[in-house]
Amino acid sequence: MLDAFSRAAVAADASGSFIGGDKLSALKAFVADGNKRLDAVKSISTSASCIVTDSVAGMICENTGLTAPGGNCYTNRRMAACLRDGEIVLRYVSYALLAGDASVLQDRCLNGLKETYAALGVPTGSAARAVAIMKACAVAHITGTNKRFGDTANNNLLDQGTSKDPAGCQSLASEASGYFDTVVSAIS
Ligand SMILES: CCC1=C(C)/C(=C/C2=NC(=C\c3[nH]c(/C=C4\NC(=O)[C@H](C)[C@H]4CC)c(C)c3CCC(=O)O)/C(CCC(=O)O)=C2C)NC1=O
Repeated sequence: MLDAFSRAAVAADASGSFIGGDKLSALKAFVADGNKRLDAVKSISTSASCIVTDSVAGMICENTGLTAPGGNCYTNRRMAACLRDGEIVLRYVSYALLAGDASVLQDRCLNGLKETYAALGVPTGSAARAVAIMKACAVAHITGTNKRFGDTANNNLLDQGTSKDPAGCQSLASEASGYFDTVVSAIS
């Protein structure tokens, strides 16, 4: 498992070079934006159960066969497993966002997941749809536009006044989006 710093060290070591130039500037930016990053992680984690349930509910509304006999969310046990998987994915995306690196997500969550889903008959198109809705929810929380989703919890970055920098929120939102995309490509 790597973070932005260990990733730079490993890359530099591979070429026997010192860390300088662009690499160092990128790490400087990582440090300078540290509080914003922590706020972005918090904006996801404080709304995690809302994000997960909304996404799985949305996925099922679009495909009600999932909860009918023969569907992969049929029976409470499978429904619970699906919600739990959503929570696992969101949790590992939040770790990746904290670390500024996808390796924790890749190594501990996505490694072998496609094969597990194939073995259990979990429909990956539906799983990918739930992940896509989680991505939209998470981006809305990070950028402070979640009121459009009727959320009045007021726990987004801009409303709290913790970040007056929409552009900074935008780059963290794009980074988070990339981690959700990584999940979708790993299971597709
Ligand atoms: C640490 C990382 C980690 C991951 C990622 C993980 C995933 C994971 N999901 C599983 C099952 C499952 N996953 C789902 C998920 C879904 N079904 C659907 O129709 C939807 C598309 C989707 C929810 C979005 C379901 C229904 C099962 C149970 C399948 C079964 O037993 O028939 C299983 C099999 C064992 C079990 O049932 O607990 C694993 C290992 N476990 C882990 O420890």
